Amino acid sequence: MSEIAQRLLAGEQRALSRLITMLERGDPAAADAMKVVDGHTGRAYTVGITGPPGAGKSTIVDQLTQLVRKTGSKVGIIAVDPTSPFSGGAILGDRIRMQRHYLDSGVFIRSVATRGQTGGLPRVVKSMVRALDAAGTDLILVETVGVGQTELGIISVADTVLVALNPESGDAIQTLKAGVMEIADVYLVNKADRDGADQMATAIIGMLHMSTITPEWSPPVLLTNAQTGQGIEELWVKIQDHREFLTTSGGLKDRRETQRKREFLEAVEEVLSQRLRNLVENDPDLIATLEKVAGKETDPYSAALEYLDSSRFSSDWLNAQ
Ligand SMILES: Nc1nc2c(ncn2[C@@H]2O[C@H](COP(=O)(O)OP(=O)(O)OP(=O)(O)O)[C@@H](O)[C@H]2O)c(=O)[nH]1
Ligand SMILES: [Mg+2]
Repeated sequence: MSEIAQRLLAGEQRALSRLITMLERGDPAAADAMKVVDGHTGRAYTVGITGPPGAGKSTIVDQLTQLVRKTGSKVGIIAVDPTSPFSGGAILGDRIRMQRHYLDSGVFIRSVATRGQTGGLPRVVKSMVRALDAAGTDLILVETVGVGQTELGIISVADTVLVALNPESGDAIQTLKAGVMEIADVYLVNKADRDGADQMATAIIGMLHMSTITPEWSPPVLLTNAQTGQGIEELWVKIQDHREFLTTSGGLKDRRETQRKREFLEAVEEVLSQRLRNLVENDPDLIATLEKVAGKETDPYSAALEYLDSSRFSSDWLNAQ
């Protein structure tokens, strides 16, 4: 059995850091460890927080951590950062904002850069959440910045999704239209000290009423001031209410099962497209077909079907490394 997994399950903090670093680096030994770790997950509760840049997400995470630590619960924080590897500014910002927790052994903090990767949440985040869970973390907070798919990707890992906006995010209505309304469990209008916070809350409530979705859970809209901590206790109460709702309705089990199924399908897709890329590089027939498509000798769609149906594209190809 994987030694690192054993040490992690025994509660060794260093093993957790080590495994997370291995995951980040794509170390093959991490995959072995995850096979073991997976069977020891399900106890932690994961809260995702997303919203436009600068809404105050990290400050809220910091305040929530402060509050939850008073109960003795262990907290894990993963900040997903959309910056390229060339600019680590926002990561540094998060580090500074959360630094009061750095010396607390009950708080584990990591930033993950998406490195310009498009599409949902980086896969490694899901593995990190599992590692934290198996290591005995009670609450896992995942912060993603509201940029397209990464933002919606939070649903693939969180039990409760918080959407943070502020009076300055004038494009809030647009943000909400971009699929966010379907994933938000709790809305926060942060920077309640600024003008326009009440109006924004009212606008969100209005949109919620107009939406055709009639869920059994109506997402509350809270006003917070993350700098002073105002509204954070209420936020924590709402998170617990949502957890209670999901647990009693069976929604939590469904949500987590859906996440796992989706993750499996995404992994299949990922491996297949990797193999396909290798194929494109190596198969002379495929290269010839590409040239024909490029030269308009055949249309792309029929050429694709023909190629996939050809005997050459047998399951052997799919199995090729
Ligand atoms: N006035 C006011 N400022 C706030 C409040 N919450 C956060 N801020 C400030 O807003 C700025 C951005 O806060 P962050 O917590 O870094 O916001 P974020 O959403 O994590 O930002 P990114 O991760 O860069 O998208 C910081 O300067 C905070 O101090 C608030 O409630 N009121
Ligand atoms: Mg942040």
